[in-house]
This record gives sequence, structure tokens and C-alpha cells, in this order.
Amino acid sequence: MKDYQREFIKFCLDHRVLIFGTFTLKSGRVSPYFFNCGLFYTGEALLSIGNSFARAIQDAGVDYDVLFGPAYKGIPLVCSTAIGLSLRGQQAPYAFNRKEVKDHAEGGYMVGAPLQGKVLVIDDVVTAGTAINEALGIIKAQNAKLAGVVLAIDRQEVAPDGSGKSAIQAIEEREGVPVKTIIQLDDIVEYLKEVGGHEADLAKIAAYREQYGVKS
Ligand code: OMP
Repeated sequence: MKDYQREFIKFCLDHRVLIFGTFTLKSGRVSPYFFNCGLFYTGEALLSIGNSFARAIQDAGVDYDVLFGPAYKGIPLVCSTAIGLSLRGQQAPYAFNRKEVKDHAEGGYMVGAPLQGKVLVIDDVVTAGTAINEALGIIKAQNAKLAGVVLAIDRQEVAPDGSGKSAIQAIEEREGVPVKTIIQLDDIVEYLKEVGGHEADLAKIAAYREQYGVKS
């Protein structure tokens, strides 16, 4: 694990973005932990996640023309990422969608830079893959080319298609592009073991992974 990933996990725990308990997910899976990117709601938090996304993008070395943040949670993430990249001397135009089409003034459902060329998607979490697949549909509808996807966290869970592949792997194979993340569940587990005091949470995460985790 790199220093920025360790710092990112610490930041998420300190700000309760990463919490432990019993959570019913969008997919219906009942998870012992939840990662809530909606809680990056201060300037400091946005700078932290923007810097982390910028580092993950630079580590991934993916070539792109424009960033795209799917509504709603992807919007502050893509803005923060553009700032994080700018602080590293990389100017990245960004766009996001509206969930409701605007029928007056400039109209339409896209906001920001034209969605043209190679598009890099910035989003929060992939569990079963439903939310990200909707976002990929928007890019296809705009006739743009997908360059890749960068997420905050890979929960390392199986796709719901019964293939045994991870939801992320399924997207990579189907779309032929890289899907990268700032951290994955393995990093969280490693961090919790390092800091100690999370034995009960770790046991619940291990049991959950038996059911839904990707087998390595
Ligand atoms: P899938 O559509 O099943 O991939 O779920 C991903 C979406 O679920 C994300 O875009 C989030 O809105 C939400 N989610 C989280 O925000 N954090 C989590 O830890 C887990 C989920 C989830 O419901 O799976």
C-alpha cells in the first residue's frame, strides 16, 4: 500500500466516510461496512479526495481527453479530481450529467466540457456494477469513447452474473478498458490490522467476503 492510500483510509475513518455496522446495499447484499462518499462535504475533504483521485489517475497512466462524473455522487468527485490534477500541473476538462433533462436556456442533460474523445469516468463505488453500467451508457449515447474508469474503492465483490469474476473485472473485459481505484478492500483490511482494535469488524468482513468476495 502506498502512503497516499494509507492516508486516504485514515481520512475516511476519521470523517466516518468508512463506517462499520449493518448496511443493505443497492444490490440487496447486507454488508458489515459502508463507504459513503457523500460525506466528503467540506473543502478539506474534497481536496483530500481530489488529490487521491489525481494520484490514482497518474499511477494508472491512462490516456484521456475529458473526465466524466455521473450524477449525483460523481459530480463533486469529478470537480475535486480536476482540481487535484491541476495542482499537479495537469489540466483536465470535465463534464457531468443531469438526471432530469433541462428544457430551457442551454437545455439538454450534459454540463461542462463537451463529452468528446477519450472519456475517463470518475465515480465512488462499484459493488455489483449496476450504477457504473448506467454511466457507461451515457458515454455511448454521446458517441464518445471510454478511456477507463477510476473509482474511490473496489469492494472486491463478485459480479451478479454468476461468472465468479469481480464486477470490476467484468467491466474491464466487456469494455476493454482499465478500471482503477484509489483503494480496495484488501487495503482497508491491511490498514485495520495495522492499527488494531477492529477484530470484530474484520471477522464480519471476512464472513461477508466468504459469501460475496472475489476468490483470489
Ligand atoms: P452497484 O450499482 O451495485 O455497483 O452499487 C454501487 C453504488 O452503491 C454506488 O454508486 C453507491 O451509490 C452505493 N454504495 C456506496 O455508496 N457505498 C458502498 O459501500 C456500497 C454501495 C452499494 O450500495 O453497493
